[in-house]
Amino acid sequence: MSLNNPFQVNYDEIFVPNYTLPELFLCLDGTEIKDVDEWMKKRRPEILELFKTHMYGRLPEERPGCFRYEIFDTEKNALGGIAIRKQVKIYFTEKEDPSLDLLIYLPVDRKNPAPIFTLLHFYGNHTVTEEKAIPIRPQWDRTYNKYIPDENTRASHSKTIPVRKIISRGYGVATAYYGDIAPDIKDCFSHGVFGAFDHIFGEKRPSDAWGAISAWAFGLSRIMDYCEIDQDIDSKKVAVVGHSRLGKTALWAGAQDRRFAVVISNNSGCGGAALSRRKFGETLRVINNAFPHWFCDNFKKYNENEENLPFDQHMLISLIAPGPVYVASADEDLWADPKGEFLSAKNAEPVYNPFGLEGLPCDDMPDLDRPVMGAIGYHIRKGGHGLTECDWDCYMNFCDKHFNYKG
Ligand code: GTR
Repeated sequence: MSLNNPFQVNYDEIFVPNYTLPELFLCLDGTEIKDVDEWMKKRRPEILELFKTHMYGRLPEERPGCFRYEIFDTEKNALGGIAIRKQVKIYFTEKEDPSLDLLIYLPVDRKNPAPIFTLLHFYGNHTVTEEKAIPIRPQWDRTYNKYIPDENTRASHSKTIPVRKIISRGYGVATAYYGDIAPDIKDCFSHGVFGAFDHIFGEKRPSDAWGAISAWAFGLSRIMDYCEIDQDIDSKKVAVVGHSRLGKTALWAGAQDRRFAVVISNNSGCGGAALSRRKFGETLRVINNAFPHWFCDNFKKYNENEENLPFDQHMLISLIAPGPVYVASADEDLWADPKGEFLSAKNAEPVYNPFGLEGLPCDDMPDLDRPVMGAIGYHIRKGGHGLTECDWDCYMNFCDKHFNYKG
């Protein structure tokens, strides 16, 4: 096969290899899972372990560090009076560093604790809205690969999190900069939460030590810890969202931490929702070479060797069952393999059915901009890689449905 592009990446269905997905209900010891109880007690923990060992890596211990936080800003009249703003510093240890700044907006106009969307983002909290009270933190910047404090970038990424719209639908938002947890660089392992906890491993990082996606997912769980103590947030209605590499992170966070009531993956692609065995768009070789710090070292064994993975990404989604999960693609985002994302969502369905849930109520990929919503949701939007207002509309509709929420 000769591929006419610089990455030697396939964008043609004709070249997708024949593959067989590992079976959801067949345990490593050959026993077959027959009901929900066996799934939850035996197969689900087994699959979770496989993902830790071979892909995302495991934490140095079950729950490293402590949970400490400080609310450093509360504004009852934010965004022109429609929202309450809070800013909270969440510490990972007894020390000042590392810590993450959580930016929270909640609707003022509500009687009960608010359901919220929580997500990590790429550029610093000051880029989310125009509010001057959001400090520009000394931080690593992904665009320049160094720290550049810059007042000009205030509100520069407000489109990716349409806070006012979310508030008007009755939801809150809690968001943090992913670089506060660990910088997205190849030698991240002496920084952020890695710097704080990797000494627990001893001299050498094991081949299944956590990669950056696991570290960011760990940060999301600490945000969830905070949601559980904030009386203004309905901690039973927290939807975790993520775009692209942070979509991979949202899925991995939701697979491990069942407190997230809804899990949403936006254009997460390879290493997220897309099936690895299709080798369409970004492949394991390409992702492991470009981002060797995202996954554990063991994952590199599967470069050009996808068929020997003991799982595929439909099994990542199956770990979220019976919790609602939404996978979203964009038609021009071939790098992320939209069809592979759909097939992954669809192939997780057999785990939802025994819970009495309908899974993903369509047999084939739906038409453009025609979201399908069961316990599993899916849409393919027109356009390129990105988290857009159309995507957010679908996520809010999905949460309305599952939270039985009238807004
Ligand atoms: C790309 C990477 C993808 C995707 C994306 C992103 O360069 O190949 O896996 O995660 O970055 O995070 O924007």
